[in-house]
Amino acid sequence: MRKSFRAGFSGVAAAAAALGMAELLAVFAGARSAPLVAVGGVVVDHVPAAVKDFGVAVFGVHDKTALLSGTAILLGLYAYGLGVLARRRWPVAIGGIVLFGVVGAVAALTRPGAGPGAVVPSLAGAALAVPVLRHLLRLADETPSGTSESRPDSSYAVESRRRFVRQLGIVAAVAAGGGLAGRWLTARGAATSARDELRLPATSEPPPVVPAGAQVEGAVPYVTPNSDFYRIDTALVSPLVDPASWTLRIHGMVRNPITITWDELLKRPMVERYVTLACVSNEVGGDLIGNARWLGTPIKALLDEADPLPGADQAVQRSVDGWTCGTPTAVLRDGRDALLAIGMNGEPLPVGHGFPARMIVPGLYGYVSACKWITEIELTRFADFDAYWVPRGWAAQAPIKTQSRIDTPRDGASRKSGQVVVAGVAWAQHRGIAKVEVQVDDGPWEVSSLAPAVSDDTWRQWSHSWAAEPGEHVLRVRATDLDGYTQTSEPADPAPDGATGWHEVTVSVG
Ligand SMILES: Nc1nc2c(c(=O)[nH]1)N[C@H]1C(S)=C(S)[C@@H](COP(=O)(O)O)O[C@H]1N2
Ligand SMILES: [Mo]
Repeated sequence: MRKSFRAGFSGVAAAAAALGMAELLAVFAGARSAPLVAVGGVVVDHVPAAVKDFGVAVFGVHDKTALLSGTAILLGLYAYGLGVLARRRWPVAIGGIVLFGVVGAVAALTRPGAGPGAVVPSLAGAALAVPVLRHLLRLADETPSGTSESRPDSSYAVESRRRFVRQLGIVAAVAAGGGLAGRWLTARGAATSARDELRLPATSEPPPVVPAGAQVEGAVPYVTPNSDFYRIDTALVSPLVDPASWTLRIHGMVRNPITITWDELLKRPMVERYVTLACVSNEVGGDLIGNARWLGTPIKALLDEADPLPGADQAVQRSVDGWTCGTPTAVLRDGRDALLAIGMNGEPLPVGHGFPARMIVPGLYGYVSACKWITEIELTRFADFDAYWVPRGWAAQAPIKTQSRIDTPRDGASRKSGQVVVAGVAWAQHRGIAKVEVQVDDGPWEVSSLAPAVSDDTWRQWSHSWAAEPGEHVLRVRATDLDGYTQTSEPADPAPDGATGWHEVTVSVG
């Protein structure tokens, strides 16, 4: 390795250390005060519209990433040059580092909402770059060069070269670690503060009303509070999406690809609907199901604007973390309340439930319809693309199966003899529940009383008064939907398309 080479890389490593430090400090000083983001922001605000359109056309939704990477590459070249210069003219290098700090600090000051603290990340980063560069240059200089300048093969040369490379690696790794940690913390801050500040848009119609009597004693709450709503996803940590940079792109087999921003989404017509969401992994009697009031814009209108081509039978929804689910295009356009949702029970979507936007499709299991952190809908064919769970053994199409559950008494509970309340929920989303029956031991099926529900897209509660006699008893439940289908007694596992069988509990009556 030539000496100027090493000096150049020392410059790059020092710049990386500066950026890593700045990203960490930006967690406190504000996301827009990190030098790359600040300088990138100034560029975005000042480039001519034509250049911006070119960037969007070439890089699509990744135009911001492209801009940041471009800025980072330019900075890398600058740092390399400074490193090389610094070997012979240290004061020039200092000047170059100061220039870096000042440009970053000034850019940060011009950002919306910036206070005096916005200069800290760039200046502190620059201050750190000085000793880091000095240290690496000294090491580089002590290292004999691999060219004719000295004996390249001496063990001293090999050892000191290794030491230099090791230290370079350590600086780069610490810088990258600090930078990524800073980025992650800042993103969390941006997403949570945007969520806190978000005021949900109004709907054009009055909100749906939960009829009196929808709630039955002994059953779970008819509306599931957000804090109790089951959560299922493949994300190790929930993606943190700042609505300011969120977009939804509808593309693929469409005549008119569209991309909407968060502000555009908020201006679209909004409706509120109660929809009961269920997970295909829910066992018979399980609790991976919940009912919430979702605020969102009907996806049908957006799809109509995009104008899917004939044959595009699958709408693939894609999350910011790459997860996908495939929904029949026809289902999204058949007039049911399929929503691009932003609100849950009167609040912005909780981060774990898809903030800022997700899909909710009445009648389909979540894994084929309810993409959280959604950013893309690609129209394609079922024959051409398998969404996330399909190669893992789950069905490509999965309407929710008619099911029912006993919430009280719990399995293994005891009761005094006499009149005992048996109650629970039943669901057949988008078809509706017609009848729920209860069986004690192997006696006759008795029709329970059905509570009213908001719509056929939600679960329905039921209640039955049982004249309990002393002894051990098995209680069973089964539902019949409005298509006339009665739940099969045949037990089936959740895979590949939803469990079947009757829920039963054993109760001892004394
Ligand atoms: N991005 C993303 N969206 C997702 C999933 C996921 O893993 N990633 N899981 C799906 C599954 S399997 C279900 S059942 C529902 C659950 O939604 P919830 O966590 O809000 O209850 O989200 C769906 N949306
Ligand atoms: Mo699921």
